Amino acid sequence: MLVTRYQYNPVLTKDDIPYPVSTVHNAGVTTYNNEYIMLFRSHKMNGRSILGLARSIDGFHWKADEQPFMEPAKEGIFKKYEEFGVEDPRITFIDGEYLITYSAYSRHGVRIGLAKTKDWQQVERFALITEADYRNVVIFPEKINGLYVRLDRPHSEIAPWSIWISYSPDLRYWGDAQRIIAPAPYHWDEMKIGPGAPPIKTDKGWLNIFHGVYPTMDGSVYRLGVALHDLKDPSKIIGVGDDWILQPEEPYELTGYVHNVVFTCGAIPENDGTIKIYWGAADTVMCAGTAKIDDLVNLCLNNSRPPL
Ligand code: BMA
Repeated sequence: MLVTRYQYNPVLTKDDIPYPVSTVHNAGVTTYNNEYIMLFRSHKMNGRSILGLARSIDGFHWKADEQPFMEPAKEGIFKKYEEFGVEDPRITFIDGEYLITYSAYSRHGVRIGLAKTKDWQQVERFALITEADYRNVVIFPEKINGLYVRLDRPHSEIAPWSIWISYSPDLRYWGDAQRIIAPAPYHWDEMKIGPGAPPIKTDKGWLNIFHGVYPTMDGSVYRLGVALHDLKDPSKIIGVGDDWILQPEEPYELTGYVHNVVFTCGAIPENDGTIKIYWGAADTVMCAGTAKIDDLVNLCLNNSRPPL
């Protein structure tokens, strides 16, 4: 097994949150000073999502802050595009600040907001960095060839929903987009794929943990897979693991608000060659697990399917 579940999963549920929410899921994660930080999505009782913060010393035992961290904006351009909620945050630490990319839902569709924080107290919205019909934006933790780099997943009625790459000099204006990984027909990810955790640097390439969706007679199944991107040119795919690395198997993954879902927005590399990986289970609770980075890299190198 490539991912070992933490034995006391789930690690965070609605019962741990000091304000009323009906779910805790799809959290971005990072570290700050001596703490792990988890920025989780919660449905409020009106069905719309907000982002809450939890902190941990060991990455497994979490305590939520008293108040939500981000709710739909009350003013400016962000108010217009967040009125239906904020969802599925990813966190990247770069140039001394934390970048938070999140889905902003409104009557105009779903687009991606970029907010920044330095201290996990104050947060400042920076820009809306896509037009409508984009989700799952992850930003690389380093500039490459002088540019910020991101992966994302536009919606498409024409091509299967795929992973794209694009670049920016300033985090605001993005371009030179290319489609780099597509769903594979009659495969566990055949319906759609999307970036999950912000890419992790390894000596063999950038490790991209993504989600893939398979349609069944009983609804969609969300699983996780891995791809490896060239360190100097991440639009080049070294390999895409043919097998999934995690699928819904435990009761809290098989049943819940949306059954058969494991969905990641973040993983944290540790000094011992492992990662801690976090996933929302059944859109209801947060789970944690560990994996060896070499095992995930080797899957991409030794058992790869074509990226496109
Ligand atoms: C996707 C997103 C995720 C969610 C998943 C499973 O389309 O909405 O936020 O976890 O579906 O419901």
